[in-house]
Amino acid sequence: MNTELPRGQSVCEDFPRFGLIQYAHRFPGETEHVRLRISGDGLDTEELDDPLAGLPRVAQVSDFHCVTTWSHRALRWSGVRFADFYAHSIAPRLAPGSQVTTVVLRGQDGYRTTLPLEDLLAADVLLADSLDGKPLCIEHGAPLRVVAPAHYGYKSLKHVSRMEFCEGVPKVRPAALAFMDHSRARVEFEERGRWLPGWLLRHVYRLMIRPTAALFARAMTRHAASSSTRR
Ligand SMILES: Nc1nc2c(c(=O)[nH]1)N[C@H]1C(S)=C(S)[C@@H](COP(=O)(O)O)O[C@H]1N2
Ligand SMILES: [Mo]
Repeated sequence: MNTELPRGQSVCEDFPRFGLIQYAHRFPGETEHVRLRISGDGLDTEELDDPLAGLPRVAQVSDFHCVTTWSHRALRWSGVRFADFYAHSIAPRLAPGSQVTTVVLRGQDGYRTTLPLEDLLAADVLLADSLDGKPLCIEHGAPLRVVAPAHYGYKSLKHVSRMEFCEGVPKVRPAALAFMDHSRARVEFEERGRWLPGWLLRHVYRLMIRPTAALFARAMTRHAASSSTRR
């Protein structure tokens, strides 16, 4: 595997549970069974039960790049290619003539992001339900997450529960502050955020790694303790 990391990134040996601090204490209600609500322009709203069933499975090894500059190398995911899911489950349901350009992804924890459909159709974008040969754990997105290695981690949405297929660019309130939310967030072009250059954001974001990872770990410990006493 290529040993060079993208600009501004450094190797992180851990793969921390991570995200925007306001989501640290939010957890999915359902971690085993996948249910996905689809809706959009030219698409009836529908609840798909076990949406990966019957689709070709793929395994993939890819690096994960968080916008705050940590990268974890060679993660072993498996699941279904987004492109296969789209071709099988979305395209045939669309009204004739619909021109989907943007997909809104929403997680059970209320987190949300958007990506151009074209980016999601790339061959390395997965709907992953497994990491390291095991079912996806809560830390990393159970029961289903997006894995989009060419984009910063904030586009790899965990605990996916809803997808909206839109014509044009929908008005979605960003989960983060607006300046942090790039419409594509491609790692190769260091599209860390909107308006401000990537190299500038790097320095600010780097300071957030330790406290954020610590907060997410503490929240996970507390959640695990409270769910085991409830059982
Ligand atoms: N649902 C949801 N997805 C999310 C986030 C989140 O807080 N909630 N955080 C994003 C960010 S900023 C990163 S870096 C990755 C972290 O993935 P990990 O927790 O598996 O390391 O998840 C992304 N997807
Ligand atoms: Mo991130």
